[in-house]
Amino acid sequence: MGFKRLFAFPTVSAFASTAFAQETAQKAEEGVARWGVNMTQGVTEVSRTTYDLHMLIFWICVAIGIVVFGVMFYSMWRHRKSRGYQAAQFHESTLVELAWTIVPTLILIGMAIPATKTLYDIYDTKEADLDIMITGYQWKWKYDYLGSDVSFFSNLSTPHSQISNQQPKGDHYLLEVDEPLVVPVNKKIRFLITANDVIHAWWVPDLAVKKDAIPGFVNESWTRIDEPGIYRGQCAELCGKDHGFMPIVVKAVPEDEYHSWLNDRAEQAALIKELTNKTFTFDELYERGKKVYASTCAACHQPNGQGVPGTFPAIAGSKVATGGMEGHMSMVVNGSPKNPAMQAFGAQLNEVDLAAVITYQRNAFGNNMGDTVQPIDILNFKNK
Ligand code: HEC
Ligand SMILES: [Cu+2]
Repeated sequence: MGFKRLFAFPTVSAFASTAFAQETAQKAEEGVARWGVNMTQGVTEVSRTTYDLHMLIFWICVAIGIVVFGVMFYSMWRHRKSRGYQAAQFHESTLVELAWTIVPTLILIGMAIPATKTLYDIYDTKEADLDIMITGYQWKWKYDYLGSDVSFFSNLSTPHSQISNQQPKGDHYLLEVDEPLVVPVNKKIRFLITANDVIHAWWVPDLAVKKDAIPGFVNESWTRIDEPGIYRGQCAELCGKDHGFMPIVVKAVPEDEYHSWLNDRAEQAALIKELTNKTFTFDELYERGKKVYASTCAACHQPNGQGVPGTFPAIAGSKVATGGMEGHMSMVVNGSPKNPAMQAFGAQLNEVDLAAVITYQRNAFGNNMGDTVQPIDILNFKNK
């Protein structure tokens, strides 16, 4: 789309990756308050077109505002009562009525043409090189690379100590994840966006992609990123208690790097399948389970296993975690029959991670059960 970059405003966005924004962010660190007034220009053709459209409409509105308010204030001042002015009478003036119908119509058409072109671009998901399924969960994102075995969850990685102010906040506070969405540059990527529990929205300002993730629906969007880089976003739909804790990180890399990453991930997936048949030691399970617990369970059951009284039960001394193995497996694999907040993790975690986190819960926080459960037991339990 050809219309020019119109009187670009300086862009100050928490997410923008331009040199200007970085400089501004630096100033913010030096103590100048960070303030954002405009959209980011982003890093894709669509994001720049959207930005241009936004600026075009903005300046049209500014011009209309100046003319309308200018005439209004001038008339009020010039024809004020103290100067003895009588109101002019021009009822049923065909000329005036034609003018105030035709001029706004032309303005609206002038706005509708570029807006329609832009919308057409945004919705044109045809002929993608790559399809990625994005699923919103409370409170994380799942990415499936369609046509491959690669599929993973992307969890917030900001340490709890920063959130609770026990440590200074990092540079990407609440905008960092354990596993970013890795995509190749200069390829058309189609996103198929849905949700597993409640409505979420996948929003990455630099890509100008913001799409609702609705259970039972699959929405489409797309992007083609020009430059390698890391682009950050957030869930943009109030989706519950940890809505602000499910960020999005997109890592755009050159194509060959993308392919070697995808191969690595496919090998990892194959390895997990193999590991399911392995017998792990107590320590192996405990250490792995500790990590799984921190990334997947601690948001509700708390890092110290004490839960949130009245809302999320404690794991320390829990009847389930210190009771029979069958009941514990059922709670974690199938979720709670009473409370949907305790989800069925059987579909979200692999057998190795499930065995690890269950072993961990039975032996952490003073639970000391001394027993383990193996991945193969989980698999058998699932298949029962
Ligand atoms: C979104 C919040 C949430 C997350 C995340 C969560 N749980 Fe739960 N969990 C709950 C709730 C709520 C209950 C209470 C369920 C009930 O009353 O039946 C519960 C109960 C449990 C119990 C039984 C405790 C008891 O004594 O009643 C176990 C064991 C458990 N969860 C394990 C896990 C594991 C393992 C993970 C991580 C893989 C996890 N939970 C993640 C919310 C959560
Ligand atoms: Cu959400």
